[in-house]
Amino acid sequence: MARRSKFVLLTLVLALATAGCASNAPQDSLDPAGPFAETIDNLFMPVVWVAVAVFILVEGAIVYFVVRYRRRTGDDDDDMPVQFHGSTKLEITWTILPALVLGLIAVFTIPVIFELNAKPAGALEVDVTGQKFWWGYTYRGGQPAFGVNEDIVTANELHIPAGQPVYLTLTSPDVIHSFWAPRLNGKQDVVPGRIHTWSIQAFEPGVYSGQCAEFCGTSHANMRLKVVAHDQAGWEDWVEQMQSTPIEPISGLAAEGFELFTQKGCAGCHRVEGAFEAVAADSPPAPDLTHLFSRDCFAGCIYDLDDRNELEAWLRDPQRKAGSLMVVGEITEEEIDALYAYLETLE
Ligand code: HEC
Ligand SMILES: [Cu+2]
Repeated sequence: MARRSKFVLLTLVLALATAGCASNAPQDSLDPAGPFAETIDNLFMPVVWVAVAVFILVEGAIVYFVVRYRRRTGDDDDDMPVQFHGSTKLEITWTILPALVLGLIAVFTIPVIFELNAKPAGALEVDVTGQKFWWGYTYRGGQPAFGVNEDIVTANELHIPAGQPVYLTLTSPDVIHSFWAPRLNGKQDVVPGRIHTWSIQAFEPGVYSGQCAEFCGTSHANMRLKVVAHDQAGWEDWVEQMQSTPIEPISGLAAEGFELFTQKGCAGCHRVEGAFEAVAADSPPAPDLTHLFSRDCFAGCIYDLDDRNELEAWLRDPQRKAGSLMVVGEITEEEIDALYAYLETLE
């Protein structure tokens, strides 16, 4: 082998090996963290072993024949091996064998498909909307078992109680998205005009990241999400916080920001409970900001909310997220400070 191709081959192998060894892989679908993901994993692993067996048999036979019947020096060019094109026995064998293997896999797969699509008993229900380019969540009120009495509306971060099933109803107003939190369940496409359902559940409290898995436009790659699973006490605190109404600031910088929220047009797109409830009819769907600062991330979970610079940069230029549907006019640095002071009160 030439030196150059040896080098290329080595680099490829090394790249593959190192990429497969990520120590921090929060979206590892081979590391299930809940019963639905585990159900998939329990099906996936045996199928992998079947595939490995088929691979070894087929590749093994190829390698064997290549070596055993290779052309040797001194072989006579006219000495063709016996041809068996059109052998009925062989044709039937290699049609029936794979069909049997696939049939066997189907026997185990079909019940799992039904199991994953069934509505789990006693589940928390959440409506999920795929938007350009963020996820909106509405927890329907009237779910006293979970303390959810009034509707809770939030975005990007889906909070759930650990150890309990959560039943999602997913829709999209315009383009196709796909909801995917790999450690909690497989992908669920969200097609406009259709109503999809999907379940997730986490064994343990923790943060599980995910993302939109269907190309949906310019910022598709920036449409991430987080599922935050709480223990019982944490869940109750979160619900209580989400069902409170933020207090309107009456003085200082925050009060200025409150005024600017209307003057700068923010209120035309964003809802804040108790303060700005009527968005403009022609506004693009925008995240509910009532409890903005209860979240860790914003704008499709690509920016940290604890980093003040990120949010300020966002207000300065929402197009830093390519294709973002947030449009604002000129804003001065003083106005950004005031707006930030107001937004910070929305906990
Ligand atoms: C034309 C409608 C529109 C206007 C006006 C608007 N926004 Fe937005 N805003 C959006 C949209 C759409 C998003 C979601 C962008 C994304 O994630 O792709 C967003 C996202 C945000 C977010 C992040 C929320 C989250 O949880 O992801 C904040 C904070 C925000 N806007 C604040 C403001 C402020 C403050 C103003 C006024 C200066 C404003 N917006 C004006 C449409 C608007
Ligand atoms: Cu999407």
